[in-house]
This record gives sequence, structure tokens and C-alpha cells, in this order.
Amino acid sequence: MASGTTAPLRKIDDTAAPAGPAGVTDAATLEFLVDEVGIAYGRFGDIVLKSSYQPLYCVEGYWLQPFGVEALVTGLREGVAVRADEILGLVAGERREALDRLCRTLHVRNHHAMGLPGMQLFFNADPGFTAGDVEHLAWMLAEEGVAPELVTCEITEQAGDDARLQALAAELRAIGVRLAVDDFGAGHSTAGRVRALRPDTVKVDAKWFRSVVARPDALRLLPVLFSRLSDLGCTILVEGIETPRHLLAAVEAGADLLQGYLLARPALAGTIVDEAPLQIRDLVAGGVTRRA
Ligand code: G
Ligand code: MN
Repeated sequence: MASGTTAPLRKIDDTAAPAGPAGVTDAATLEFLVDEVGIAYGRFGDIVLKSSYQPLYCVEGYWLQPFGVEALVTGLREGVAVRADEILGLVAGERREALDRLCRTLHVRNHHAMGLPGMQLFFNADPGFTAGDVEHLAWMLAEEGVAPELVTCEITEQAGDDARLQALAAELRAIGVRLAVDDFGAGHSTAGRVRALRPDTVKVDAKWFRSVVARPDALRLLPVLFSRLSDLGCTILVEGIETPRHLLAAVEAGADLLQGYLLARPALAGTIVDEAPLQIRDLVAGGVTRRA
């Protein structure tokens, strides 16, 4: 697939749905399309699927330096947003896998088309990610010319078989992709999972983080937790930074990486990503200064 060109409309999967929930989507086709300016998007029945990217920042002294993006799925039905988990919940089995792969294809292809070759790409993968999905990912990265070491798979907090997750971590590493444990502190994203998987990055769950920030006794222990995670070889990303208080608490506790609405919101693929660093002092004061 050459990026930036208008590819012909291509159906990627029109097999009949296996025993999924009844509804119009059972018969719906999945299509991969490219718009007139070269942005890839998908169609699943009456839902248009687009990729959005939210910038991730690295803490460097008093500055936050953009170093990557998390890719997210935006669904639109007649212009109204549909949540990604709602869309994925519409189908099961092979069709869900095909839908999931379509979303990843959009993320990788549009990331490539962004023209920021050094930007790292993070995206979600649930513990059901199969060896076939890993193979498909490796093939797609090669096809799009995206270096696997720029890519991080975030394993979500859902339940998963421990042995399978360990195998998945090994499979992802074997193709050169990095691993994150997403939503640490929520669901099954526990210290046990971190010790078992030894991810490159731990993403601290936003809700959990806020509950810690609200309790002075818990907040005092945060640097200890972060340094233990660092000792395991993990970089620490705090998500859901919405206020100056969240920002300062994360930086003071020793977070390496940050994500949140205070810094940048997700934006649809095709929107220019601002590569300028942000100054912590100005974010705290309510303004934003760009370094020249
Ligand atoms: O846990 P995960 O990495 O998948 O989180 C990504 C989700 O969090 C996305 O849906 C994104 O829009 C949302 N998100 C990102 N930053 C913020 C934030 O500062 N506040 C809230 N409430 N949600 C956020
Ligand atoms: Mn995530």
C-alpha cells in the first residue's frame, strides 16, 4: 500500500458473521477506503471509522517534549460519535478480529502519512490479541515501512490467561514491537501482570491516579511505587492529565511520560500534530508557551 495515493475501494472482509449479536451489523461489510487527501478510513455498515491521535509527552526538565501519539478509533454514525468499545461490542469472533485489524491498519497507515517519521505510535490491544494478529501487525508494518521499534502495543486491563499473555509479550518482542501495560491500577492491570510481562511502559490509569492525588497519604507513596516500576525497567506514563494539580503530582512523583487533555486532546488523522514542546510552568499557570 503506497501512502498518500488514492487507493481503490477495497473490501477487506465480507464473510458472513459468526454467531454474533443479532442486528443489522451481522450482514454489514467492512471496507477499507482512502479519502481524497490520502487519509485512510473504514466503513462498517452505517458506521464510519476514523483514526484519531492524541500526543504523548516526555518530561524533560521544565519542558514536555512530544515523542509519540496514542491512536484511538473514532466511530461516526450519521455524524454522531459512537464509542470504540460500543462498535467492537457489536460483533464477535472472526468478525471482531477483522474489525480490530481494520482499525490497526488505519492507525498504522495514517501515522505513516502524518509525515513525522520519529513519532512513536501507541495503540490498544486486548489480551485476546492472537498470534495471527501479531503476524498481521508485522506484515502491515513492513508493508507501510513503519519501524517496529516505534510501535507500542498497550495491553488493556481486561482479564487474560497468564500463559497466553506471556506468549503474546514474547511474540510482540520477536517482531520488534514494544509492550505497555495499560490502565495500571484498574481491572487486571496489576503489579503481578507488570512483573510477569516486564513491559517497556506502564500506563497509570487516570481514575486510579486521580484517587491517589486526592489522598495526601497515598500521594506521598507515589514516588516509591514509580521508582519500583522503574527498577523493573519500565518507563511510567501517567494518562488523564486534566489539571495543573495532576501535572505537578505526576512530575513530582517521577513520571517519565504524560498524556491528557491539559496537554493535548485527541485529533482526527489529517490534523496537523503540533511538535512544539510545552513548558510546565505555563501549563500550570493556565497558558501555553512554545519553545522557539
Ligand atoms: O486507557 P487508554 O490509554 O486507552 O486511554 C485512552 C482514552 O482516554 C481515550 O478515549 C482518550 O480520549 C481518553 N483520554 C485521554 N486523555 C484524557 C483526559 O485527560 N481526560 C479524560 N477524561 N479522558 C482522556
Ligand atoms: Mn490505551
